[in-house]
Amino acid sequence: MLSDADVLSLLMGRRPGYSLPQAFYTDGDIFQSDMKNIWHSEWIFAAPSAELPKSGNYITLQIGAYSVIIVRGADGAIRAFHNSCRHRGSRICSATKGSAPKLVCPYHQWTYELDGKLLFAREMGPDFKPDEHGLKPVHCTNLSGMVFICLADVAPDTAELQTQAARYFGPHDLAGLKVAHSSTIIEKANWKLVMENNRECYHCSGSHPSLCRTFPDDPYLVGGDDAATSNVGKAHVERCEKAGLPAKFMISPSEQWRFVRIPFLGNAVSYTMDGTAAVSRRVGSVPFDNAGSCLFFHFPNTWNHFLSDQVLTFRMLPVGPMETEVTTTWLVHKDAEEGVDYDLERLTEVWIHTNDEDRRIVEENQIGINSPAYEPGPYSATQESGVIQFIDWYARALEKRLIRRFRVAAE
Ligand code: 3BY
Ligand code: FES
Ligand code: FE
Repeated sequence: MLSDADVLSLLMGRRPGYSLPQAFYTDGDIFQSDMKNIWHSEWIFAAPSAELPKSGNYITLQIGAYSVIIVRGADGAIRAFHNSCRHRGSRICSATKGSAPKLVCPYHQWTYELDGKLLFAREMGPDFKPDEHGLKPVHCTNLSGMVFICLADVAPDTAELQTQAARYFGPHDLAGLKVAHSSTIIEKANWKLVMENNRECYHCSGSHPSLCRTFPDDPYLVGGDDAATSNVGKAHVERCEKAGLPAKFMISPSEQWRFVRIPFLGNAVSYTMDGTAAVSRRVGSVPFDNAGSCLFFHFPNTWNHFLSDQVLTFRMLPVGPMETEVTTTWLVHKDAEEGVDYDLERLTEVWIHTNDEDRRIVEENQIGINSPAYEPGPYSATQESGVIQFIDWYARALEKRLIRRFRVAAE
């Protein structure tokens, strides 16, 4: 059994610029430490708000031992609650999504309002106080159409993130779009391998024939500053900014989140096999088709693509030390009609292929790391700067929380 001190000493012993020691990708105790110090402490992307267009629409998700329900209330607000009944604890909603006028526990039918208030509990006696038995709330914030939750007692501040999300997402009208499709896959790999793989395109030319038709794998397109950005990248940002479309590279001081708008290859405007638009209606107020893709990541669990004709959100959730769930959601203009304005297969095929290719890559990565012969290897500073950045963020976040725990324990 690894203690917090063991995890911290393993973390301090890592070699910066190298992949992590084996235990970080395989060990059950480190997985539990990740759950506690990262997943139950940070803001976690749950769903696009368009998944819950009407009052009573809900989704549930599992983050480690916590089951959470997210529901749109009669007042239109989206709230999150622990999915555990205040009677004897039963899970209230077992489906991953649904719609209900009230939240009714299936065990003894305690009935809750969509805002968590307990409305009805049969024969509980005269002393029973319904208002002391409402559903326990979970921090929930709607980032201009992306719903995040946080399981910590005190959630990290999101003021700057809110401001920037409003700027970058605004022209895409994320909150007003509709879900055209969503897919959930299981990848048999540690969650950090899934994120590491996403943060580089070193693997793209060897693995993503469909994506590479439109997505440029040039690492200099996304430079942190002008000197590190290619002329093509700079020209695209300038053109978009001039048209009022926020595009400049912007990263938070802790490097937990970043926005940047990058161009597609050649004349491509979307992630389709031939590069033409997948949807005939543009989203929001995007001024032209070839706006490229606005990329937004937020550690630990989401990366996203905002295009002129669609928005793609990606949500990753850890299932076990070597198992991760990835949900992709395709959003289009709310009036776009399937079969008329878009063909579902054309809309989704590139990323369905790409996700499956990435699944295979990270599963092979996991199997190789499981070998006693594995030793941490060097990241390419050019090609894998995004991976270094993710791993450094992870190490800082974990270290900060482990040290805080020691302080609290010592007091
Ligand atoms: O989905 C993404 O954002 C990343 C960027 C590079 C590789 N992968 C396609
Ligand atoms: Fe929910 Fe009894 S456990 S009503
Ligand atoms: Fe990939």
